[in-house]
Amino acid sequence: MFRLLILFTLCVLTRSVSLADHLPVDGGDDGYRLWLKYEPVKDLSRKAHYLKYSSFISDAVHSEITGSAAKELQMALNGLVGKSVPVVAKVAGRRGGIVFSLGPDSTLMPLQQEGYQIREVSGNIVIRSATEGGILYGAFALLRHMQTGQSLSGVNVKSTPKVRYRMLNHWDNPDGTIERGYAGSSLWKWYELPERIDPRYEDYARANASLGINGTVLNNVNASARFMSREYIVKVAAIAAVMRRYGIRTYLSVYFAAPKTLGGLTTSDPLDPKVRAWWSEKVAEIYREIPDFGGFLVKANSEGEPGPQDYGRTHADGANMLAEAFKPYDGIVIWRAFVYKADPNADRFKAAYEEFVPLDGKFDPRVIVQVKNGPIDFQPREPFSPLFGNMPGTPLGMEFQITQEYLGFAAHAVYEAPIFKECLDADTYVKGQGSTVAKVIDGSLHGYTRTLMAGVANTGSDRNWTGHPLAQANWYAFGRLSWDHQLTSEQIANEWIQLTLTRQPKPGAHIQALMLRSREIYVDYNTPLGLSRPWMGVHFAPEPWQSRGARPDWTATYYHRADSAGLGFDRTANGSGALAQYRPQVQQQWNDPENTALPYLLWFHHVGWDKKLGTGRTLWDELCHRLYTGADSVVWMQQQWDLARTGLDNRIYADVAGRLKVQRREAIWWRDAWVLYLQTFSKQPVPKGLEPPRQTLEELKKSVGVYLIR
Ligand code: BDP
Repeated sequence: MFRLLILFTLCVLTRSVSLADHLPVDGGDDGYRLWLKYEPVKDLSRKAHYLKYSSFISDAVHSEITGSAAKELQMALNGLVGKSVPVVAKVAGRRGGIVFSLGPDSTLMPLQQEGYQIREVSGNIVIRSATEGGILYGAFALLRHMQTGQSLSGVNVKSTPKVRYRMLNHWDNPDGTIERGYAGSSLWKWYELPERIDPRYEDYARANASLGINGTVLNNVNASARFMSREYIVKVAAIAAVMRRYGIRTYLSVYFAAPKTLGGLTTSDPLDPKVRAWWSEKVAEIYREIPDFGGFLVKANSEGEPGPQDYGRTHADGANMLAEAFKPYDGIVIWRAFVYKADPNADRFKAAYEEFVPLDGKFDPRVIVQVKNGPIDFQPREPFSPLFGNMPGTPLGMEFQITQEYLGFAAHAVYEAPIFKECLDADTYVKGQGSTVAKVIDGSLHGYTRTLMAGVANTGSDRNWTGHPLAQANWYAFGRLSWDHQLTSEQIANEWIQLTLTRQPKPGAHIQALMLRSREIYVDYNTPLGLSRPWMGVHFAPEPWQSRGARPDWTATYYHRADSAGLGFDRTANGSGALAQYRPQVQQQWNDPENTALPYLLWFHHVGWDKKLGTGRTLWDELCHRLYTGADSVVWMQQQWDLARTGLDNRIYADVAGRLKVQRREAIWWRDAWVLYLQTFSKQPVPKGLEPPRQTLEELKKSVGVYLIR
């Protein structure tokens, strides 16, 4: 009941915050156009320069996808230089236009085929690619170039994606709700489909294509079997038709027990011939409606979802059965590794490794195993999953979470590129030094061509798509990194700010500073020094006293392990032994509490309250120090935002300024929750110079309800 109340009130919170977005208070920017704003170029000489290349768009290919590219360029040029530019079939010796040049080349690997080159040739801007999709990506890259004010003379930009399947995972349910969604309801209007096509589907596709995203899983991994019904396949096909025009393939999450619940079979055993035939026929039915269908995403034997283990079979048996059904088509099976059994003595950290490493090399080549970046669950800071360094015989895909489940929903500003980069750049040492996670998932380390990066979407029906205006940057950053994981967080932030918020350098620099520090600030007031805080709840505020749950690992106390001696989860050989799942060089980094980098300390060690850390402070003092610094730094974020005001649209300024106030209030509350609760174990005062919390722990706990009803 209490949980329901919290859920309800949180919905009210996110709805009421976002409702303001829909009111055109001052006719300002409502955020709908994302980073595709195409506002008039103010610099007159730059405008004249762009006009030189705006006489025509030549689309000799004339396909659905290049048609989308031409349409986008027309719309953009109309905005940028105020000209309606004709689309022509042939260049015919003309100059001063944008020319699509398709040069199919079957010797190229699939990835290279999607790449593009933009060059000035004989007075035209030529976008060249081996595929229509590549031309579309090139068109968007050209527009990025222009929107950031760069010159086109002698332009020569070349880019090839590093990962083949770049996709969003929507956790959207058929009833329009979104699991862990904080920006309104689902974009997909299932009731209206297939008859009515919401115009927003196309804008969604444009935004994704502009980043190079080429796949979308429409429904929640906690899947409803309904998506396999004829009724829904036809609805999905209508969305897929829109996505196709933007080079995006549509995928579905499947309910593993669908043969039984939907198909009326007596079993869903993956080795049963009838079950296999059911899936083969189902996949064939889907391809009849959606010829470019992408494949299935499967959550099996995880958090109560059915799976092959229900029949004594393995994850590989389940995945390979589905892969067999995809054999006649160009589709894949994405099998998630987010599993952890209800074993009270186990360390959840170790679970995925224990189930999956023995299956390495046993998956059909059409299967990609999708692994969350960390071993537990999308924490604000988590060590990389040990699976990345231990399954050389299986293509592993990355699952990042864009939606801010553990990052303050739509109320806190947290720029996620540094989270993604931290994991991608981590060294697994699987083939010696330099075996980064990025090289595992882009296939370069083990020689795979089926490679995948997925992001759990943060989009919803809110007018500005993501609730918090700055959360748009996380969608953007994910997309850009899925194309090129070598881009830096700074580059991506800079680009996004220029496209979306302001091209004025000073305000831009303040916003960039705010974004780049936001994640560390959040970690400081939320989970400093390697604390983590999942429990079965709404995952908004840390509530470290949560000790009751259906399973031990569905409580908060399970993770932080506070007691009178100290704090943290010992995962060394003296504790759960999870550290042994990493290569020796990685173990070395984290094995000894003296040498463990402080951000990871409590992930691997139970540390005494009075232990002196590298900073010269004791654990207790350092914790307090970080919690206070984090909460106070939100004030610094507010200042940065205010300093950027002159470069910002009023409406966006006000929206973010308001949300930062909420963030500040909550940061204090979260800080106090940890300090007061942990103090019951440390029995120590808040260090000198820091103002002790104004309320007691009991008062604070009581205020949870009030605090949620805003
Ligand atoms: C957790 C979420 C839960 C998801 C699950 C998953 O709390 O809602 O269903 O992960 O990824 O982060 O399957």
